Amino acid sequence: MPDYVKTSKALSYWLRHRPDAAGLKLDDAGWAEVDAVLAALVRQGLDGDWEKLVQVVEQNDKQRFELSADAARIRARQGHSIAVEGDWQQASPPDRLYHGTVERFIGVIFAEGLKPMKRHHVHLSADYATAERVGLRRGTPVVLTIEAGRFAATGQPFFLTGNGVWLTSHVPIAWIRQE
Ligand code: HQG
Repeated sequence: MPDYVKTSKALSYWLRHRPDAAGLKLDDAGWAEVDAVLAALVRQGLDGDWEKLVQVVEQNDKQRFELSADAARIRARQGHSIAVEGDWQQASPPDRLYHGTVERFIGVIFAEGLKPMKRHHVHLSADYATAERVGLRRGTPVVLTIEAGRFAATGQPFFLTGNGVWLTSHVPIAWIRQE
């Protein structure tokens, strides 16, 4: 595994799930001090160079991380299992959003709806191809169409992250279609 992937995996684990595992403290919005993160990377035997960290943030395939404007802090954009006060923008979704999953979850999804499982939100995307890639992580992808516009019209909040992922707390079966 290339070093930048190891660094990205370590950052995901620490900044989304277990800051304590690296001796990090996150503030309410999920930010950690960059200096503390660099020191933690060194302790892990990874590159603690600032330039390398910026490369990992900028070149990350899914833009998972962001630096604060003064570059003193870093956080995961989404995907947390620990409590962070997200500052995602509440927004009106397009009529349709997509969710990528696999066949073995379809029965239960059409029985109980989409649930956030271990994350804080259900993750949806505005384009079909992205949802297909998300499903592909687990096997042959099945892409579900979500009637997001109609669901939002019932008062359900939707949020848009800085990297274009749509989040919502759950999706009842009434708003899910399998084409
Ligand atoms: C499924 C990755 C049973 C759901 C990706 C999914 C994405 C249910 C899995 C982002 C269910 C949860 C999110 C229910 C949903 N019963 N299974 N009621 N409701 N599911 O990983 O959407 O690499 O938490 O279909 O690329 O797969 O982390 O969510 O298969 O962008 O940056 O339960 O995470 O990005 O899996 O992926 P996940 P997801 P990162």
